[in-house]
Amino acid sequence: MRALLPTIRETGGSWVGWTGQPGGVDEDIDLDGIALHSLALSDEELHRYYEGMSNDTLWPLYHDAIRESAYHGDDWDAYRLVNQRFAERVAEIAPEGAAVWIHDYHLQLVPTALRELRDDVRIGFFNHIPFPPLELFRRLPWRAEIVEGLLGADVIGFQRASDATNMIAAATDLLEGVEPDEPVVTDHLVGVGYRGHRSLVGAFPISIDVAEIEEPAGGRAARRQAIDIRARLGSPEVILLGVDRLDYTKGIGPRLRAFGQLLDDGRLDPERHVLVQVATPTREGVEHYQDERREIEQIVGEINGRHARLGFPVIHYLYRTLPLEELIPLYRAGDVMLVTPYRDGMNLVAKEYVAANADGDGVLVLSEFTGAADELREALLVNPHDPVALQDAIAQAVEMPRQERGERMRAMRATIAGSTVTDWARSFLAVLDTEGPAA
Ligand code: ADQ
Repeated sequence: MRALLPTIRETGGSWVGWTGQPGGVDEDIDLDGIALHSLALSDEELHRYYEGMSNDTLWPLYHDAIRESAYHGDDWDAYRLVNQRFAERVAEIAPEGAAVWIHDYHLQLVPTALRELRDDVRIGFFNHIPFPPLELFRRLPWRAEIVEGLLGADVIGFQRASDATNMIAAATDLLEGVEPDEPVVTDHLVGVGYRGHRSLVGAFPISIDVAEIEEPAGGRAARRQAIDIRARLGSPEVILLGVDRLDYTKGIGPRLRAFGQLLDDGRLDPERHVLVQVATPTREGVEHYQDERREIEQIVGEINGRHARLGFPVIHYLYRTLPLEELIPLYRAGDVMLVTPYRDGMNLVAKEYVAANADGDGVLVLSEFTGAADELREALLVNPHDPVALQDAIAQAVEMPRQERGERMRAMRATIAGSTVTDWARSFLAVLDTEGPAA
């Protein structure tokens, strides 16, 4: 979200959001010339709306239901109320005819709630995570309310075309009178009519601030730090790297197990190959996340127990968030980047690694179930559900000849150079600009 600040500044916009801390009161703050309108959430709301409905119901369901979702009416009530409060707060502060851009699955009811309060504003919605296929989405007790909430937006954006298709299929199936345009008129947007209003639905794959990574990564300081990191790891030939929020969708466990199996089988050598896994603490109040952390830490312990030498672990595991200045040299030092989620809307780590790869020599192993896999076709694409395929992809990455590494990385660098997060924001807002009541 930090990446959106330049666009907000450029357009003279303001920001409405939760502060990240429970309690307090709604406030208006000036942050470097950007008006921030904070919305306070109580402990109870945090528990039911954020940890409950958003992260224990919608998050797993929207990621292939790889963990059981909890379905609690009280959590849904809190979700509805908090969405209504967001809509009211936006309605209070949005200037006449403003463009309002709503982000993510926590706020899916805001578009229609806002439209009911203010019919003069243009409303955009972007979902950062996947939208599930109808057969999964149907499990949600409040499925019709959610798609109805979304259809209040003038533009509804997703990471992948398949997410947009899933959402349109759900709306058509679950609501009476939803009519997608036939035939489709634009290349990546579909018009969907409902109750006299038309939304444009389509894919807007997000990117990163390429320069923010590429420039420091190409500098001498980052190169020196990368050399230092290798020395501190015992000067291995190959550094394998994982950087993720510690989320069960990210496939950290299967990745570590595949690495362990390669060591067990002698296909990798603990003196020559080490793995660094950085895992950011996240959603620690949700039980699935506590279980996931225990499991990851147990796997790390088991593999190190079998393969570490005194003073030289074979997996270096950090459970913390690193500042960008430390992340960039790590990306530079990593010879093989492992991005193996079971499902991911986009996955920015994959793009950051490519942007940081100033010498063009790293290999990206990438799950085919990420949005990034649609764009980074020269990565080693892998099915993370298949342990043998994961092992083979890691082994192939480790052994890849230099020339092939360079060719693949150059192609991926050309892909990401062509679109930064600012281009992404502009392209969404340009469509929003031409849609809606103020157009
Ligand atoms: P996330 O699920 O958080 O994002 P991702 O896209 O990989 O996943 O973004 C993670 C961000 O956090 C990256 O910028 C990365 O650098 C940073 N990060 C991860 N681990 C870190 C660590 N240990 N220390 C410091 N920084 C760390 C959601 C969706 C994704 C989608 C994004 C953006 O789940 O699919 O790509 O939003 O739309």
